[in-house]
Amino acid sequence: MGQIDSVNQIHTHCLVRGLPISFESSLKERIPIIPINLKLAKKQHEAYIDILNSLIPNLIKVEEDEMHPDSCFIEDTAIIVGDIAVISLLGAIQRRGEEVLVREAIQKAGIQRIYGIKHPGILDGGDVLFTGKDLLVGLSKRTNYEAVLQLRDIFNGSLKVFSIPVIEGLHLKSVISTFDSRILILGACQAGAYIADEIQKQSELKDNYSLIFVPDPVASNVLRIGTTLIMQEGFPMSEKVLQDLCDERGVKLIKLNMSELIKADGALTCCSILFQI
Ligand code: CIR
Repeated sequence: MGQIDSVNQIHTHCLVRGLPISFESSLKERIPIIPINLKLAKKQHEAYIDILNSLIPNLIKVEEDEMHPDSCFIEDTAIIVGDIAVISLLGAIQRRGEEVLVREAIQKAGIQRIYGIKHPGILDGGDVLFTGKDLLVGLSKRTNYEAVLQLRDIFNGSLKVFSIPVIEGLHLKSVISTFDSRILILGACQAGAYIADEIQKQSELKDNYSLIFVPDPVASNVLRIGTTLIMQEGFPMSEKVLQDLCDERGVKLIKLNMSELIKADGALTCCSILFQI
C-alpha cells in the first residue's frame, strides 16, 4: 500500500448491522435512569441507516445477531483503511463473535487484504480514529498497546499509528472525532482535555491538526460524510459550535436523535464502518 493521505475521504461503501431485540441487555457503563425503549431505539437506528443510505452509494447490511446485544455497534468489530481491513479482537469478551459475519461481509465487498488483531492484543474499532492521514489509537479498557504494535506492523509505515491514553469513558471516539482531515472535534471534559494535551505534546500531531472543543462530550462524536456532518440532536451549545464550523466551510449539518443508543454508550460513528473501494 502506498502512502495514505486522502484529505477528503470519499466513502463509497458502508457496513451497518440491525439493532437486535436483545439490545436492552447491551453493555453499559452506567445503568440508565430511564431504561432503553427498544421500539424507539430501533426507530432511531433505522433513521440513522436511512441517512447513510442517502449519502453513500453502497450500503451493506450485515445480518442481525441476537446472541450479541451490542452487535449493532459494528464499528468496534473492524477497521478499514485504504485496501486493508483489520478485524478486532474485541476488548469485551461478551462481544467476541460479532466479528465473524462482519469479516465475511468485508471480504464479499471486495477488500482482499484482511488481517486480525491477535492475543494478547485487544482492540475495539471505537478506539481507532483514522483522520484521513494518521491513525490515532486510544489505549482504553478495550484496546491495549499490543494492538497498537500489531497495527504498526500491519500498516508497515504506510501511515503513522499514534497511541493516546483514554483516561475516562469507553473509547477514544467517545470524546474525539474528525470534522475533516485537519480539524478534530473534542469533548470539553477530562478525557478530551487529556487527549488534546497528548496531541499538543507530539509535534507531528500538533502541527497537523486544529482542535475544536464542544461543551457536550457526547456531541464530540460526529460523522462526516462528504459535504454533510451528522451530529446528535439535543445538544444546543455544541450544535452552535458545529453549525458555525459547518457554515464557514460550506458543510451541511444534520441532527439525529440517538437517545436510546447513548444509553448503551453508543455514538454516531459506532453504528457503521465507512470505507472506499
Ligand atoms: C459496549 O460497551 O461495547 C457497547 N455497549 C457500546 C459500544 C459503542 N461503540 C462505539 O462507540 N464504537
